[in-house]
This record gives sequence, C-alpha cells and structure tokens, in this order.
Amino acid sequence: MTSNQKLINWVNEWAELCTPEKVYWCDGSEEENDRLLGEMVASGMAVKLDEKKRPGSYYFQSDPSDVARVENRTYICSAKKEDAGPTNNWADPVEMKATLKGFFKGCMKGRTMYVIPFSMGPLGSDIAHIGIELTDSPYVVVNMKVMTRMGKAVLDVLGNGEFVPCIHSVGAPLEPGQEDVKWPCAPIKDKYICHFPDTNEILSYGSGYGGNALLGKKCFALRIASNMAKRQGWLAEHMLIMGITNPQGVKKYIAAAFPSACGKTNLAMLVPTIPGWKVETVGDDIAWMKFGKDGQLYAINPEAGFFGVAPFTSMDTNPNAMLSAKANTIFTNTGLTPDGDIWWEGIGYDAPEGTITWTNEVYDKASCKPAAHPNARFSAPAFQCPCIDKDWENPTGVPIAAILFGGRRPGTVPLVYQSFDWNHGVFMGSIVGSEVTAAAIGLKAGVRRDPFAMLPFCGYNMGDYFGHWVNIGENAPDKTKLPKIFNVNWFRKSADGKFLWPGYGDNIRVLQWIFERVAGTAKADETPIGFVPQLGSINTTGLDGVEENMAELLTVNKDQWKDELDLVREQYAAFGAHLPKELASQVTAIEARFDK
Ligand code: SAT
Ligand code: MN
Repeated sequence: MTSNQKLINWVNEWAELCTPEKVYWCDGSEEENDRLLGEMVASGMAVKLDEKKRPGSYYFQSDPSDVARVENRTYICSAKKEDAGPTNNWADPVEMKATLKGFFKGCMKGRTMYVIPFSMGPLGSDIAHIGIELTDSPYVVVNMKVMTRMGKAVLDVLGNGEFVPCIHSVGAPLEPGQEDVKWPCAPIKDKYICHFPDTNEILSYGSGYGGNALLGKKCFALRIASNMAKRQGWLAEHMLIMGITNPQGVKKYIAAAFPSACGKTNLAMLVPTIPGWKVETVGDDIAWMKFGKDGQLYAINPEAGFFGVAPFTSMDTNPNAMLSAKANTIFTNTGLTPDGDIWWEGIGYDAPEGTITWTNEVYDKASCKPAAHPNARFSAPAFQCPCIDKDWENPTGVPIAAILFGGRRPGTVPLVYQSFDWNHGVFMGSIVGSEVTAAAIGLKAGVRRDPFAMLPFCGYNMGDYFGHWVNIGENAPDKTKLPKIFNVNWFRKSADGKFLWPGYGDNIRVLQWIFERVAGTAKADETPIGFVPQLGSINTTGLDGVEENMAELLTVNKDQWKDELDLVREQYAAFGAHLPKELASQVTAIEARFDK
C-alpha cells in the first residue's frame, strides 16, 4: 500500500513490540467499514440500530471505568519540565518511553493491529497534516473513518513524506482461548495518554474512549499541533468555525473558543431566531489557522465529523446536530430503545418502555440513574449537517473576521464585549473561565480558569502559548486585517439565580452586534474592560422580557472586576517568567482605567 520505508519500518517495529495476531492496513473503504462494524456486532461489542430509524448507525456501551478523557493520566513529555508548564502533567520523555514500552510489550496479543493513515484537514491542503494511528481497537477505526479523512488516499498524498506517529492500545491482551469482553480497556491507574512534542509522537495506552483513543482529535490536532504551530507561526485552537450571513447577503466567518461541552456544537450550528440571518458550520471543535497570501487569517476544520455530547441535544436545542446524526452515526453510552434506536436525557421525548441504559440495565426513571452517561457521544459525519458551509472543505480555509471567547460566568462578565486591540484580546482569551465538564475525569466540580479553552489541550507551557498569541499579532503580515476579538457570556444570572439571556438561537442577536462591530456600524460604550454594546444596540425585537435585563447583562461593575483582576493576578503568578509582559500590563491598565 505504501513505499514509505520510514512508515513501513515504524509499523514493523511496533508490531514486533506489541505482538498482534495480525497487522491490517486500513484502506478507508465503505466495504472495510461495513465489515469491521459487522465483526463488532458479531462479537457483541456493537448493536446495529434499526435500519429504518437510524440507517447505517451503531450503538456501543463502554466499560463504566472508561467514559471520558483522563486528564490526570495525560502527560506532556518534553525534554524540560518547564516546557510543559504549570498546567500540564509532565514526565521525562526517556523514562516515560521506557515505562510505556513495558506496557506496550505484548499488549496486542490475540488482537489485530490496525494501521490507520489519516489526514487532519482536507487532503492535500497546505494547512492539513497527516498522521498514522496504530490501534488494536476496531471501534477506533470506524470512529476515525467518521472523524477524519482516512485510508489509502492519505497514503497516496503522504508518499515518502513525514507523518505524526500515533500509537494506541486498549491495553487488554488476549491469551489463547481467552474470551474478549465487550469493551476492553486497562484500569485507570494503567492508562497513559502521552505526547512527545520534541518528536511529535503520541502514545496512548489503556483507554478506548473519545479523545484518549481517537488520537487525531485532542492529542494530535491540539496538543501536538499547538507545538507545531508555535514552531511554525500558526495557530491550532480549540475553536468552532462558523459563517454568518446578514440579510444583505454579506458573509463573515468567526472562530470561537469555549471549554468542552459548553454549547460549542450548539453555537456552531445555531438556528437564527431573527429573520434574514443565516449561520453555516465549518467546524464545531478545532480550528487550524494560518495567514493567507492576502494577509488575512484563514481557518480550516481539521476534522471530518462531529464528536458531540448527546445528552440534552434535541430538535429544540440543536436540530442540525440531530439531523447530522440521523444516519451513518456511531452512538456511545447513550440509552438504547427496544425498537433499535437511541435515547438520552433531554432528547425531547420520554424514553420508550424497555429502554436500556448505557450500563445495560432496563431504564427506570424513578431510580435516578440516567439512561445516557453525561458524556455519551455521537460520532456523525460533518457532510450530513444540514447547515454545513459550502467552503468547509476548501483547502485554503475560510477568512476569519472575528474571534470569540466565552465561558460560563454567572456574574461579572457582560453578555458581550470587544477588546481594544489584539493584545487586549489575548488577555481576554487568557482569563476564560468555565465550569468543569463531564468530559473530564478527576477534577473537582466548580468554575476553573480555562485559558483559550485550551487548559487540557495546550501541548506546551501555557505562558509561552500566551506569548505565541502575542507574537502572532506582532508578526501579522497586515495588522489591519487581524480578526477583531470579543468575549461572550450567555450564562449571566440575576441575583435570584435566573439566566438573564435566552441563549440558543437568540445568540444570533449578539453575533449580529459582533458582525456589525466588525463592519464598523454597531454602537459601543468604551468601558475599562473593553467596548460594551450601547443600550439599544443589541437587537431584541420580538424577545419577551429580555429588554429589561439588558442593562444588567451589560453591566461592568468595578468591585466585581477588582475581585476578578485579583484572581487573574493569582492565575498569572503560576506562569512566572513565562507570562508575557504584554499580558501583565493589561491587568494594571484595566485597573488604571477603573480608577481614572
Ligand atoms: O473525548 S474528547 O476529548 O474528544 C471530547 C472532549 O472532551 O471535548
Ligand atoms: Mn472540545
């Protein structure tokens, strides 16, 4: 299939260590996909959903110990500890390699080693990169088929070129005659998700779920790619990409960073509630951005599918996601209905009698045990999304006019505000905060800072990452063409704990203000923290009972911000000398503006 000797040698080397029963090179064909899914149905790992209700779709239940990314088992193995920074787990690369080789030795016994060539980004795009994942999980293969461009065509593009080596094992060798379990994996203490930024390698052991196992996503497209991007002067970000068209037919693209499971997929596929506006989706999770020849920042979505959180996705909250997952979709840890469909909390209708939970019990509403795990997911092909952008696979990407940051902040942070300039926008990104999501194990619930929504995904020292963002602005080919930067907060609450803003499709009203700020028409007040919409400049036509909330939604309170800035100082202290002076000075500048 390939004459890339480096690739062949590398596959042989790992096959020798892992001792799989056989090595299989994935060609990415439909026939191969059907065969693997058929084999998983036969072995009891997968359930084929009803062909009429959910054509071409399959259902999986994971082991109850293997349901999300394991951040406390995730490591950045840079030569120097300092280069991993204060927000990552660090391990010495030589020691970690030795430990992992111990785990990988014989780990694929009795299983097949699949070789998955995949491209993050449209095949052949200048912004795209190729990886090869070795895995002993057929579940990973069929998910990679949805989530990436995968198979023989990738090898053709690769030729004798460089690839990012990704090695994955569920860590459950089979002795001769030993029966397999439904979802093989290793105990949590033996799980390792390791990144070697100096050699661009990824080694993942012991988990079969999501970002731990689909190595193109968080491991490659964010942790390793953020390192590549820093070295090469581009951006690898945890951002959705959307196109917004106004009633006059003018279109602008926006990239937006929100922490995991914080409504990013919903925003990317938003259905506008105001007439004449249109939203189209380029991506819902990751953006790779590079300056084009015209000096604009262009973004591609490196993925080819959506790995969406299922619970509370419904025809009301996100019809486009529901329709994306209507066929050819893999569901993991949702409920399963007796008529061969899926069900989850918040899907918009009651669970049919006899629904099975993700732990394979009969669902009993009264028991308080949910049918779907909170981090249950659908893997759906992006092309099936009714609002997919016509340029979502354009190899040059789409030009980004604005960058948004946001988190869940019940207080302090206004509905929307705009930065004074690039570095002030970098500051806004650096102080993003949100609640801990169910996608992460081993963390206390509560609000945590999640700078640029990259806390679990930045593959190097976060202080240096801030510096990289400053440099991107500094070295931009044309500073006047840099995207404008905004912060949004859909989650501000009143003193009695009620959401002040309706959210969902009405977020288009905030996007309209942003769109018009970029166009230079919307009105704003200059406040110490940035440009805040002038009262009346956000379109609330047709909204009941929101107009009276606008003043509170847009309030910038000096005392709250003084507290906020104290917390930012604490947060910043952790970065020591790695904190760029351009950010430290933002804190004092905002304080000075408040005291003026
Ligand atoms: O499991 S993933 O890491 O891919 C999803 C997420 O946590 O955002
Ligand atoms: Mn994400």
